[in-house]
Amino acid sequence: MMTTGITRRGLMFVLSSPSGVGKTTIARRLLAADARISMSVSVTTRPKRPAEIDGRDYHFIDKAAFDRMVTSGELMEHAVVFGHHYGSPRKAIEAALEVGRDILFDIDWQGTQQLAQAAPNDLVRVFLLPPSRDELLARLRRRAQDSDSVVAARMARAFDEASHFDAYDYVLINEDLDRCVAEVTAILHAERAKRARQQGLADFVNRLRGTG
Ligand SMILES: Nc1nc2c(ncn2[C@@H]2O[C@H](COP(=O)(O)OP(=O)(O)OP(=O)(O)O)[C@@H](O)[C@H]2O)c(=O)[nH]1
Ligand SMILES: [Mg+2]
Repeated sequence: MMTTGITRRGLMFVLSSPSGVGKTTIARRLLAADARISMSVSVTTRPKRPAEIDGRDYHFIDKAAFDRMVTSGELMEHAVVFGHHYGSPRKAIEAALEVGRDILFDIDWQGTQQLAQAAPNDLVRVFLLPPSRDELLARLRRRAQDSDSVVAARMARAFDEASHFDAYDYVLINEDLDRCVAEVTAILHAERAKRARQQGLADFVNRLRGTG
């Protein structure tokens, strides 16, 4: 295969949504289907759930370790969600972007806002909404794996979260999972093709024209 000499810096692809809309499921599908994007594994002080694996789903750490990471600037963003601390480790993100790998973030609107301050040119923000109020209530009840009081708190917050749609570049309604995954994938592909992200285009075109 001919080499074009065109290179691209990785992009930061954020998925946010009210609780229960399905962003974790969509994130997993995207990762499984595309070898060029990997997950930013967050640190959190939330207790591990039985189905979760330390280092894959999150790095589970205590509050003291979290505070040390904040103080030493090791987190690109951090926030409190449902009373627990969450943050995105900076080192893994920067290493990936430099070699042209894309990074997927399953983070909330507060973290997204901080990434927009820190790295606006690398950021692509996608917000997911449920098809209706009833559908979101049903999904939240179905997946109630936490205690009743936690589920109740999440429901109350889920509807407030929707108001943050206006700080995102793309907004999708997750009515049909397959279609939503296809739409998210289309956004990722379109963003990769943006001229401003690609280096070496002018040289490549000059060679095409026989003038390089
Ligand atoms: N700002 C920020 N938010 C995060 C980070 N990691 C996870 N979150 C968000 O924290 C919220 C709670 O995540 P979890 O504790 O995994 O719970 P969950 O059941 O997946 O909750 P939902 O995805 O909201 O339904 C979600 O909205 C995540 O997107 C992070 O590093 N930074
Ligand atoms: Mg989730």
